[in-house]
Amino acid sequence: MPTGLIQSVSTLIVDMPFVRAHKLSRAVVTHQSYLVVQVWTSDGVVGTGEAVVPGGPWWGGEAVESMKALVDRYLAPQLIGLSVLDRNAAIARLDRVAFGNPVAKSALEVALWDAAGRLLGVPISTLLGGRVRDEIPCLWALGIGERDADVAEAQEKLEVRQHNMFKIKVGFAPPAEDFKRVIATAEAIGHPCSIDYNEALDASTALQYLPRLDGTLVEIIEQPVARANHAAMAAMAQRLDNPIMVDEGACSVADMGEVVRHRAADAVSLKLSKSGGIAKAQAIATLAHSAGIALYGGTALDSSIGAAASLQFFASLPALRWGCELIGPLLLTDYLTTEPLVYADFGVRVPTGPGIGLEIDPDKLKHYTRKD
Ligand code: MUC
Ligand code: MG
Repeated sequence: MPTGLIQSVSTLIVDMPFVRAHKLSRAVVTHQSYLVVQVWTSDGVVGTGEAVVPGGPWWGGEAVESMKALVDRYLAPQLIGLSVLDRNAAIARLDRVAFGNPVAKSALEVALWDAAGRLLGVPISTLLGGRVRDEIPCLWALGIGERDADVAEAQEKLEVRQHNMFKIKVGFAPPAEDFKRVIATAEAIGHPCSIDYNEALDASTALQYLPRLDGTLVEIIEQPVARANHAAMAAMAQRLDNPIMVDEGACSVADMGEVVRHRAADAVSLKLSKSGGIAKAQAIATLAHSAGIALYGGTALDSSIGAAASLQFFASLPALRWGCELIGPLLLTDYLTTEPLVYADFGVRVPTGPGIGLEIDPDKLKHYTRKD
């Protein structure tokens, strides 16, 4: 039996351009940065994970530069000498040495799962009890922010049979203007769309506008108000037929507990990064699912590394009512893996290799590494 003792941990900041600017409520993403973390073991096996916050620290407070310092100085030394198979002990050590910082911890945690899978010759989904699906419907996020351009992009995606579900990013214009735009965009596309406000509305504005979505092609409403405002989320979940999805408001098991207690959502967007990795995301999913809250495969605009890891996790979940939105690899101009993820027939395939399922491309990593 291999031991998988961790001998060293390396970190790199990678910057990669997007094919087009992606507009979120408080950020315009033209380049995405990743902290790529690798654990190197006594058996020669290397495990890789990435830390990503969409468009910078506005989303969750962590930034690639701060995460690199935290991992190098405080988190990585905790893992030296532990086996990659001792993930529970590793997580306990990380949580003891640093409060919070789930995104930084997620990179290390996923790297441990990846290394464990490679050591045992199985994909992470096998370590999670096996996959219940081999491909997952994949939504496309429309983030140009102008009706005609967003509609044209949706039509291209439909024509090449890559995506037939769309999420319209919203929250950067005055509410009345935003609101008109999303209804017109969904109607011109002719398919049900979701919208993601990224916390942009206050409760009274949300309650003024969102009930008017009834009967339109706008269905799921993601995180319209501030993450801590469970009462407003609950009021909307009760009053509106549209499913209310929590994202920023469910970063931890404790957050999810509050959402359940307040009945503050119909669905939850699961992400490895905001939750501190696979084990904690799984605990959030179990709590949500057992409370009747639908599971959704979210993204933090992960690269092909994070998207492959997420697919391993999403493939193991009991139900994924609306599929996933792992579109980071398509928004980026390049892959960090030797093979791309396969997007076809309106879904994305779960890769089958060991660990995250794909191999890391060291030349690509080197090429995109930030040179200070
Ligand atoms: C978010 O909040 O969901 C993921 C997809 C996208 O368009 O934005 C991100 C972040
Ligand atoms: Mg969101």
